[in-house]
Amino acid sequence: MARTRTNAQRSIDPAAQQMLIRADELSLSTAFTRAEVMAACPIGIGSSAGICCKNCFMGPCRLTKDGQVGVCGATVETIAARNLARAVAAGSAAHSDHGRDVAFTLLAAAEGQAQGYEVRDVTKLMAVARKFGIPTDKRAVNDIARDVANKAIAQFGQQTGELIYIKTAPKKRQELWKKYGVVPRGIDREVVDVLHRTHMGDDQEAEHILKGAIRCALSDGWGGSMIATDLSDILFGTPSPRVGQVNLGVLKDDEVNIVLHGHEPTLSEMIVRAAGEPEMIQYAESKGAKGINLAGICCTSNEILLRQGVPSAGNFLHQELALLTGAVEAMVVDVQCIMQALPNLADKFHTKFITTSPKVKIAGGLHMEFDEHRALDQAREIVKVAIDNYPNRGAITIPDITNDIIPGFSQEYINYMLGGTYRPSFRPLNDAIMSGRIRGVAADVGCNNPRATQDKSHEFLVRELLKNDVLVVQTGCGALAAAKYGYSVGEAALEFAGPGLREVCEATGMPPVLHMGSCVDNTRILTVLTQMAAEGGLGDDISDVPAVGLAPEWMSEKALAIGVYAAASGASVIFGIDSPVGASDEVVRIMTETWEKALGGKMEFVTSDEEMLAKTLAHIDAKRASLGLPVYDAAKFGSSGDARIRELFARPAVTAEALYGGD
Ligand code: NFS
Repeated sequence: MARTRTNAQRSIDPAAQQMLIRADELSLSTAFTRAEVMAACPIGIGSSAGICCKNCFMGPCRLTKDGQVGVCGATVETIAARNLARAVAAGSAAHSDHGRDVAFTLLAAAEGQAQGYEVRDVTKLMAVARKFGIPTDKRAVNDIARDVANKAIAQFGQQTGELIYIKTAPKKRQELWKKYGVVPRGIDREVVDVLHRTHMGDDQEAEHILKGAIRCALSDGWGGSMIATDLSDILFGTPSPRVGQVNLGVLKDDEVNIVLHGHEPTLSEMIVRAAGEPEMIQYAESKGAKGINLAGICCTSNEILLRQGVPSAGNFLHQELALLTGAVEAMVVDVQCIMQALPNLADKFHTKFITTSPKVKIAGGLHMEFDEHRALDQAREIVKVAIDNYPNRGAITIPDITNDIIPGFSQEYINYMLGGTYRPSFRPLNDAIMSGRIRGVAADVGCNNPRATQDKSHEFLVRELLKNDVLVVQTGCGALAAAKYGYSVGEAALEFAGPGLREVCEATGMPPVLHMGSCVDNTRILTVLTQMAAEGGLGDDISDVPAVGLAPEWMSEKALAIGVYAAASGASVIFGIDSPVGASDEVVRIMTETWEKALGGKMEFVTSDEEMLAKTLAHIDAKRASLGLPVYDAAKFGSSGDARIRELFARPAVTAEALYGGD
């Protein structure tokens, strides 16, 4: 196998590096090594090598020279816009379908048909019912839940009008969307619309094609994904902070390890419950194990980490590494981001690889199809398969590396955290930004990509942003990345934050990096930005707030959908790796200049970490300037007593006397 990178160039994570040595010892391939052997097709990467259209069978057409067109006459502009739009449609479909499945589970729960599920967060149910215009007065919880679920389900098939959540966006934003003609009518309709308009012989004007992509992405961000977030909160509880752990060291050498991988919280929540049942634990003990240990990967991990405190074995590129430990009795997957290499790799160990979604079967996996009507029984069966497999365990190698994380910063919690129970408010956050204590906000989200060094860009950006007094909010694999390097706990403020941000963190006790959930929970960031705009002092639209969205290690179509809806919502969005539209200067111009003029947000692809950072800070400072806020000046802050606290804590023992004086 041609090795072109050292393990340190493959991942900055020491746990990953250990497992990559193990993979070499066992002569097993991983995405890290396959990315080196598999030279990426140069067509469609960046600006230099042209672009390819596969939308009909007169081609595929490779356009590599200036002025070249496809067999049908399609230009580079049309092809670049069409390819991006199709990726956005696929990403929106995946995220939104997740929302649909949660809605059907809520419906079944409300009708008493979903074993193990019930409405856990009545307050959230009431809030969503109000948003949906569903009466709540003197009605039974399950009646309201049924109406909410049905209304959510109807959003997918709606043909005309606009999605319900659109009216929760800032007024100005709604106007801009109307004016630009991108208000989503129904979730499924917008996905179909993009697939139709990008079929051979349809829409052939780049900006118009991209309008379709925007409308589709908005149907995800202010539709399907928002339904996923809200209805998951109703069913499983709205997150609030708790302590968790991240990295491969969460696997146990003397317990049955079950790794839950994918995206949906539905089955995994039941597995958490089944694995905690005394009979199950006794059964595990009867097989020689000390207990049952659950761990997550990818966004299923985020879902059960922030609600149940189930530790995370890591982010996207850890899925194979977890199997390489030899300590996983079962890996249970649902949907999305599941590498096809997994069942083969599981075969090299005793690990059972179990697929559960009616949508996802993988050759070589054991398929135990999920049915929400008997989910708890199914979860018990799955846990039993894992326990029965424990005696088959061979040699194991678990890196002794974990880090603490405080996940669970939902918009509701941030509101409460800053304002208190009786006056929940974003006022303190807005004030901190207005004074310059917090320079601005950056969302660092999205995937890992084996073409780059795992976690390197996430870690760099989070570290540098904190140093520059930028509050970081996170979701998805980016959130798990930062946690691995110690950024997602309260103490991180003392060590990594600039003087102003540190003062705010000290006052509230919050970490300088807020873990807000899984990728569908990027909608929480939309809600927070909307509330910040509504609070006053930071303009009256999302595009006024000094905020930037970053996906430095993106790889999935879902990430593109998120990027497009964030830009269309008014955010400045920066993606790393490379550009899927770089072949067309015109498409690049539309996604930056045209979108910025029409919608106040833009989406760009930048390959260097330093440039991403510089652009982020420049954007934040420019927004501060247009709001008339004071120029960011770190020297103004940091003298509010925190230096003394640090000094005192550095001593062997802190006494009241030392802190408050002798009298
Ligand atoms: Ni988002 Fe989450 Fe991770 Fe990327 Fe995949 S798990 S939905 S797509 S890789 S962040």
